Amino acid sequence: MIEKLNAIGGQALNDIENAADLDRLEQVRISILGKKGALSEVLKGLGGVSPQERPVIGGVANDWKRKVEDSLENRRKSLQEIELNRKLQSEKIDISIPSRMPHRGSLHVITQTTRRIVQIFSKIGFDVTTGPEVETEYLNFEAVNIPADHPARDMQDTFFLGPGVVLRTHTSPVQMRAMRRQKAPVRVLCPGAVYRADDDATHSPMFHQIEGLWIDRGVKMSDLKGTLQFLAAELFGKETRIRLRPSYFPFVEPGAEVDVSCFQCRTRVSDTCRVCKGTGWLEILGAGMVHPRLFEMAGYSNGTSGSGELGEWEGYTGFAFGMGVERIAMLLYQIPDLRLLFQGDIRLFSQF
Ligand code: FA5
Repeated sequence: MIEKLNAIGGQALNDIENAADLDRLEQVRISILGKKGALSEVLKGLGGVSPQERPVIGGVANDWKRKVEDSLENRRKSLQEIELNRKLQSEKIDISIPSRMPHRGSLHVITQTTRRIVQIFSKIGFDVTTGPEVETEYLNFEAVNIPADHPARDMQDTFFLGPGVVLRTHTSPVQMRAMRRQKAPVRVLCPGAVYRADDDATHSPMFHQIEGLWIDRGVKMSDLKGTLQFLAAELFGKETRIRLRPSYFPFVEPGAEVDVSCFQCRTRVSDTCRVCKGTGWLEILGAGMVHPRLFEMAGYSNGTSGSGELGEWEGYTGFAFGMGVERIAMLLYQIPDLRLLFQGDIRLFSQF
């Protein structure tokens, strides 16, 4: 029996030494010291041994048990150390390697342009107000004096969402909302998305406008001119001039289209100027004096008609203007095709 114990013990020490990892070591431990392990099996047989031999064999068995346990413990420690070193080696971080720069996003050119224009007008006391993109046909058209037979109300220009409901085709309904909500004086800027059934290099089905409205006692056409001259100088440079050409918009009278002098060739008219194509001027917006009909539609009384909830409009006048943000952004950043703005190509946007 002692020989058997010596053989088991010797083999055990050998197996422990050769265990390549902690899992294997645990298997070896179970095979020797486990309930059904080799050493335990021998000890179970002690019952059949004579009382004189029993303490001797018991002593040898206990010696082996201790040796095996010590050896297991030593091997476990060294395997743990090997494992730790392997892990440290594989997870080594070289902190001297330059890091990969994260891609920096930027605001969309339209957002940047809108914010720039809002900032310019905030310097002269304009507040920002917004209105819904899904608008009533009434506020989009009737209330701003666009009659039922006006071409703009054609299905080909306007997206109708249902009877009497449209995607607003311009930001002018927001000026009407502002006039209805707030008694004069009113000085607001209304930026937002608008929709028209248009699609080419300079027209998009969804685009952005900024509407401006100033109503107060004695507001004159010269105030409109001064305000737009301020905008042009802030946006395109101090030397920029503006010119007003008579035009027609149903919600203003008189109405004008407003051009700025070409910031590229400074109206030194040359056929080679790519920006103004040799004309020296760039059209940027529509504007005019608020039509008297809009005061009535908003709820002012003119003495003979109108509900008059907002009081007499006698003495009050105002101007309004509306510009296309894409057009201004294209001019500012010399973007040749409006559709580029909506294709989401970050090579374009990362330039701004
Ligand atoms: C209007 O929409 C008027 N509501 C502006 C106005 C307000 C005039 C107040 C007077 C007083 P118009 O349809 O011209 O006007 O559009 C204004 C600008 O929007 C244009 O100058 C142009 O820059 C831009 N625009 C018009 N259609 C498109 C389109 N499909 N895509 C991109 N920009 C467009």
